[in-house]
Amino acid sequence: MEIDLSTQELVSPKPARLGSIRESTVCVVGLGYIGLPTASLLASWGHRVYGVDSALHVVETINRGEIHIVEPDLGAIVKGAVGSGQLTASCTPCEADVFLIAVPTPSSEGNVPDLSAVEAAARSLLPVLRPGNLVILESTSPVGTTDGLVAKILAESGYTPGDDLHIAYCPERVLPGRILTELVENDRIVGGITPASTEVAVDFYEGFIRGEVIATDARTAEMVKLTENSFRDVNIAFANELSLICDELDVSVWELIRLANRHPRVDILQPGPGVGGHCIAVDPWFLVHGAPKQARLIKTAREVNDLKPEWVIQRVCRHARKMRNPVIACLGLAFKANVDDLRESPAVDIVRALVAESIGEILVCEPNIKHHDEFELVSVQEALTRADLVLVLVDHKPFLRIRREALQEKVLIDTKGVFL
Ligand code: SAJ
Repeated sequence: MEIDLSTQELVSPKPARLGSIRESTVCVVGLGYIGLPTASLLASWGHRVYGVDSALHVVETINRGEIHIVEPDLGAIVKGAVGSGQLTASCTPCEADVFLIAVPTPSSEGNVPDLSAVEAAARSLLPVLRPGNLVILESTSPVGTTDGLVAKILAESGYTPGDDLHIAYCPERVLPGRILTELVENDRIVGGITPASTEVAVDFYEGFIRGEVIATDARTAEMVKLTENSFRDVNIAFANELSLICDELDVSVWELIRLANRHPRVDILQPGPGVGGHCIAVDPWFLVHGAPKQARLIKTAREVNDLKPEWVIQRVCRHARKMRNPVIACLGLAFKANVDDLRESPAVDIVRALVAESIGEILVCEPNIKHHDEFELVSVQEALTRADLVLVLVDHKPFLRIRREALQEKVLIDTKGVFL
């Protein structure tokens, strides 16, 4: 990890009301993949940090100096922050100078944004707010949430948003697996509900990140986040659609993309079994929901990516039905390469569907986890020795080391282009 917290310098003057940024107390609401790394980083940097989470087991784990999520280097930084007394966790917020909301914003039935956690977090601040407080929303949110929901709720405190209270939106942009590095190194977009709120929030972030902090308004900042993830989703959908076209026209999609990418202005992403994780497969719906008539391409891209797992399932079934009692080895369950995160993973959906189809014996290999409640896991070696059909679902490092000879005389369905 490249973070040298001890040598970091403050880069701008402090807002009068907050006092020294180094001395300000921070209350982080939501101690998940974004909140906990941010809270522990701020604590290591010298802030007194109060972490808040509604789940008691999360609070208890953190107060023991341990972590409930998997992320490189996070365990050490949390242990240090709790050990030094700079970070403590509880189930309810307390008074602080800065409040940072980092709670989940999933999609509910019909791909409608579910903002109940943001609403509850904002409400939980009402008893502890003081004039001069800075409240920042980091959760990925539909355009208008900071002003239309958060500021509205905080106004119930009797303090005036934008005057007594500074309120801003600043999207998180970190990549799982690189969170601590990217929290410090990435540029940040900060948009307040008023220019004064923006200024105070920019100053706060400039106190602990190395990337550039760029000021805008709250609506634009909200849309920047949705745009980034929609951009990636649309580009993956293009690659996934190419994989279907190539299958129809008998062309290797991997060679096609490699060659097309030799053009100086073409940079196609990689197809796969579908798009997983909590972000790329969810956030574009927030734009579609906000402007349904206009967001046609973004909606279609979502549909293209969502249909890819079904296409993979049909392909496997077609081959398996031609075989007698086939053994099918599924390589990978995680939502992407070299992580142990199985949440919203297309690979899990595919394996589950194949089991339900009863087309043969299904072997599951996921080297990044030891145990799975639903599927018995086998080693790479066992999967390859026993399989008649090998289905590659994730391009984990151990799979890249498999020799081609080990696949001879087996049917190979390689959704990630590992064996080109
Ligand atoms: N995927 C492909 N083909 C590709 C790239 C990715 O099929 O060429 C798939 C992956 O296998 C995975 C899904 O897309 O199933 C998403 O993976 P990812 O690595 O693209 O993104 P996430 O979900 O891990 O993180 C994204 C990042 N956003 C962008 O790169 C624009 C990250 O910076 C955000 O902070 C994060 O979403 C978030 O929290 O919103």
